[in-house]
Amino acid sequence: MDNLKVAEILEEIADMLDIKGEKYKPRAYRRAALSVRSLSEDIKKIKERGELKEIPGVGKAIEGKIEEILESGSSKYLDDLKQEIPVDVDSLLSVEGVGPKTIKTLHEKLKVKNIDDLEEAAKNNKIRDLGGFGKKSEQKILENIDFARKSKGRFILGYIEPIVKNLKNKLENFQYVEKVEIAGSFRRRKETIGDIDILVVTKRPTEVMDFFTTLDDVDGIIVKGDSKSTVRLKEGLDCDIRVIDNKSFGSALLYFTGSKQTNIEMRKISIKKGLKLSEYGLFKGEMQIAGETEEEVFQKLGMKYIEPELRENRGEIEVSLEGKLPKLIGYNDIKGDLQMHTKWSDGVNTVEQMAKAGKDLGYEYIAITDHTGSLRIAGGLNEKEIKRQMKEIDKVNQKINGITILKGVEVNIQSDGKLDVSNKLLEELDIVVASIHTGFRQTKEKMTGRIISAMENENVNIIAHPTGRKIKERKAYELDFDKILKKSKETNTFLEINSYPIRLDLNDINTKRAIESGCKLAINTDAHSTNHLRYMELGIATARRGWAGKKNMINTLPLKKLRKILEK
Ligand code: DGT
Ligand code: CA
Ligand code: CA
Ligand code: ZN
Repeated sequence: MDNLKVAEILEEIADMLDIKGEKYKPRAYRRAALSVRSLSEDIKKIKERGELKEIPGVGKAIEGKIEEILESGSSKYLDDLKQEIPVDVDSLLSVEGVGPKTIKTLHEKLKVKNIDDLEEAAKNNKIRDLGGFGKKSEQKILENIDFARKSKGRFILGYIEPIVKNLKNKLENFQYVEKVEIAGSFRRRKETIGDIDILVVTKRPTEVMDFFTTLDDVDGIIVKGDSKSTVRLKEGLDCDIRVIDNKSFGSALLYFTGSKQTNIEMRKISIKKGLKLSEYGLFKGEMQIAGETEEEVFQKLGMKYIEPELRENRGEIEVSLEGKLPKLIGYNDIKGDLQMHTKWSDGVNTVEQMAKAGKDLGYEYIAITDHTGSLRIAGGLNEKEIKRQMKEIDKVNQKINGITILKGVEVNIQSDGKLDVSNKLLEELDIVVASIHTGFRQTKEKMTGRIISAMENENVNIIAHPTGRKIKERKAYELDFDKILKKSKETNTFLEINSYPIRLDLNDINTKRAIESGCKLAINTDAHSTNHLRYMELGIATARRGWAGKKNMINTLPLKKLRKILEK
């Protein structure tokens, strides 16, 4: 699939245009990139049907660019832009605090072209003297370079998911493949993936390896053998494929799913029981006593089955031995999505389109939560516009049966902790989501205080993306999380697990902390197009990795009960 590649080129164009100081075009390219990224179908097929323009955000000009990328693998427009400003935009932008404007200044004044140049400039105290910078931001840049380097080489789960599913599908449909499973961090639903690990059962390994290594997703072969091959995919990530004996499939799946730490603990337990566990099976002396399925291995070890999402050696093994693993929320337990954006602010679809898409997913309700006033870059709505949108929602509710659209906003928590919509209007809405989008650099006390004061507002129901981190982009702002959990419980203000691929915020560990202190959460997608609604799965995975059950969530409730709990 070329979807990721196309999205990345469109995004790079947007970045370059940003650097040039173009006003509207970057946003258009970025929107299109977002849509392409979230497609579940191969974009080539959409092109073959002549339907590129039906992708939200793709107009005539961008359609042409996409066609060119699909045909030639690159874009002349981008190449020209890069000639004009020859810097490694991608890696520079991955440093938090470095934006398009900064890149322009850094390049013009200091000839900074890549991260190494940037580091050198910062170390030699050259950045502090540029307009708009100080000693402090120079120091921050140095710290953030470290973070950017560490996240390099890992891929966002939500972005590579369609590619992996597509690969699995191709293998499943190949005549000589009897079984195929994706193992590794992908199966554990970790937020970022280092490489993909595929296991297959086949009697014809040579044919399977030939087939796999020549798929058009493959950019190059790193190793090729009958039992294991490794390829580099076009998206830049590696993929291992291993041929496994059917009688060892379960133990191999267990082993290659990991995590490594979990494997080590499991092996210790086997030894204690006088057994030996490896990827080939569970053995008593020379005799294999389990291994065809994972369930069998767990059972023979006297353990309850541990879901892959829990296998991070965070206490799951002990609890499994005691037979006390929690019942995790299921992938079909969500009754509605409580955060999404429409054309009214920075989304690409209408209220009606979002509602229909929600209905197709089998939801009982959705909440429309567009951005509010002070968030200009995201097309925030003023109070008049919110009222007009409320009327539109009434109309759509009358028109569409089988799903209820709740009226909401994603209100901005400003630097002083105040909200940018009056209480009088917030009161009229069904649901209010509040979040921080600006002023991340305040002290821990101030940041915590802002969220606390939003929670104390009796109209605010959910704190969205509570820690503000963006995977590979931005660290979480500093918070006194215990204080927030306490206030959440006290005020019935729920924390969100934001399912957007680069957010997953709360993350798994914070989710676990939250439910352990008795807080309830909402899993929302923050969708900016109908395609994004499918990201719910990522939020659920995060919840599962945080040991959460159905009962820990508010949007597993039927509408009536949800409304009740939203009364605060
Ligand atoms: P990744 O690829 O960095 O996102 O993370 P994983 O967990 O997919 O790691 P990977 O691909 O290196 O290996 C897949 C699984 O194989 C890993 O989760 C556990 C198992 N494994 C790999 N190396 C070792 C090892 O040295 N010892 C043990 N016990 N297990 C290992
Ligand atoms: Ca892996
Ligand atoms: Ca691997
Ligand atoms: Zn937001």
